[in-house]
Amino acid sequence: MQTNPKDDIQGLIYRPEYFQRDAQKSLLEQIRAVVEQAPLFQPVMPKTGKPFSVKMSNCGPLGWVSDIDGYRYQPTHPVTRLPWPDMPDMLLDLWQELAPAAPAPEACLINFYEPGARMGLHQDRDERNFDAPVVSVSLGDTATFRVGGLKRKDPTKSFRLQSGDVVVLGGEARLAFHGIDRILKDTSTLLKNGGRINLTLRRVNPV
Ligand code: MD6
Ligand code: FE
Repeated sequence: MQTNPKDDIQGLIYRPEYFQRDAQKSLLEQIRAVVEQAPLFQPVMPKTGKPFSVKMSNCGPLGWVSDIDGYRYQPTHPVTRLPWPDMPDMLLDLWQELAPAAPAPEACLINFYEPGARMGLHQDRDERNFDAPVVSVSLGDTATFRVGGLKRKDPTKSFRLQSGDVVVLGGEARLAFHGIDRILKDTSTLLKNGGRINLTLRRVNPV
C-alpha cells in the first residue's frame, strides 16, 4: 500500500488529478510559449559548477537561478538577459484557489526532467518570506516524490506524482526536505518525447 504523507505531514496538501487532460494540454501549450521566449537553461551547482540533471526556465516577475555564484531570484533570464515572460492566468488562478491568504506569486520555476533526471533532497528557502506556501504542478511522466521533515536526516516517505497532480508545501511543511528520486519512463503521453515538467509557484518577497 502506498502511504499517504498528507495524513501525517502538517501543511502538505496533495491534490491528485487537479488538472484534467484538457487543462494539462492548455497549460502545457502556455508553458511551451514561455520557453520559446525564455529558453531552458542548464543550471549548475554553486561553487562546484556541477550541472543539474534538470533544465530550467521561469515565468513571472522573478525567476530562480543557480550558477557558480549561488542560488538567487532575479528579474531576467541568465542567458538572454530579457525579463521573464508573464505567468499564465491558469497558474494565477491555481494560486488563488490553493493559497487564497497569500500575496500574489512572484516566480514560477519550470523544471524539465528527461528520463534519468532527478532532484536531490532540498528545502525551498531562497525566498525572503516563508509565510506563503509553495504550490507545484506536475505534467508528463510520473515521478517519485520524496518528502521528510525539517532536518535532512528526518525520516522520509515517497509517493508518486502523476500528470495533473498538485502539491502544496505550506505551514509546517513549508521548509520540509523533499526531492525527486526518479522519473518513470513512458507513463504519460502528454509530452510527445516523454519526460516531465514541474512548475513551482512561489512568493519571494514579503508584502
Ligand atoms: C518536482 N518539486 O516536483 C520538484 N518544491 O520536480 C519541488 O521541488 C517542490 O514539488 C516545493 C514545493 C513543492 C514541490
Ligand atoms: Fe522544492
